[in-house]
Amino acid sequence: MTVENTNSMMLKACLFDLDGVIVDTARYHFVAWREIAEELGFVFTEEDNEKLKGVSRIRSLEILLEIGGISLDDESKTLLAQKKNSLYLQYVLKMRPDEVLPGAREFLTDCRNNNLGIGLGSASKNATTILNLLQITHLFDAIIDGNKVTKAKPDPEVFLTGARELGVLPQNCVVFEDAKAGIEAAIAANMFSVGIGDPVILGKANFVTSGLKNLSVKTLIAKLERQSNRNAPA
Ligand code: B16
Ligand code: MG
Repeated sequence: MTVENTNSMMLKACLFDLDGVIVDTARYHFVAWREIAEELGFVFTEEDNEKLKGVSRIRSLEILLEIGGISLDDESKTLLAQKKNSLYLQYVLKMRPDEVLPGAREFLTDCRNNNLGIGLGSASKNATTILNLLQITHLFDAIIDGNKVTKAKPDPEVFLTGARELGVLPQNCVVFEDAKAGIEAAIAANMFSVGIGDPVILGKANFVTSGLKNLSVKTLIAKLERQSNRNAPA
């Protein structure tokens, strides 16, 4: 079964970003990067950390170094990125299933009950470890993470690969994202998008909500339908 909402869209699959949509790992990334900054001799703030959301590990390090005004060779960068990941994993490996963000497990189950394809589209190379610790791996039909793709969001590669693995067309997919670059990636992939977070930052999404707890497949379809009707020619 597929879920049809309007003549213009037949929903067949949902693609989920991980950090900020399914789980809040940003705080663990923050404390790990803060330790690296301390070691390099500068202060890294929570506001600085906002710039790293949805960004790959190595690009995150480059942004951190720009903030600290530090320039390093590639070998040192690789070693520091490895060190940050070891620090990050110390927190991640303690994660428990109740750290799934409110409503995420229920929404994934609702997608399953409606026979929608379910994919993960994350920049993280630790995605499978995190899904296993949260005990939600079985809810995904396809897992596309930082180990599988080479181009970072806003490039659409991660979501296009997800649609291909799920066997659906991009125009039949909805992406759930908390980062501006992720919404841009969804648009570049010709997919619908739901922003999770700040409407000012995620304004390009089809609609924005504070979290998956506010959504069911039924309300998602209704919202997309209302939007399609608004956009229809008079
Ligand atoms: P890792 P997402 C992203 O996850 C994080 O938002 C970002 O802060 C992190 O640098 C990136 O994953 C890479 O993570 O170091 O675990 O490979 O939002 O794309 O799910
Ligand atoms: Mg994210």
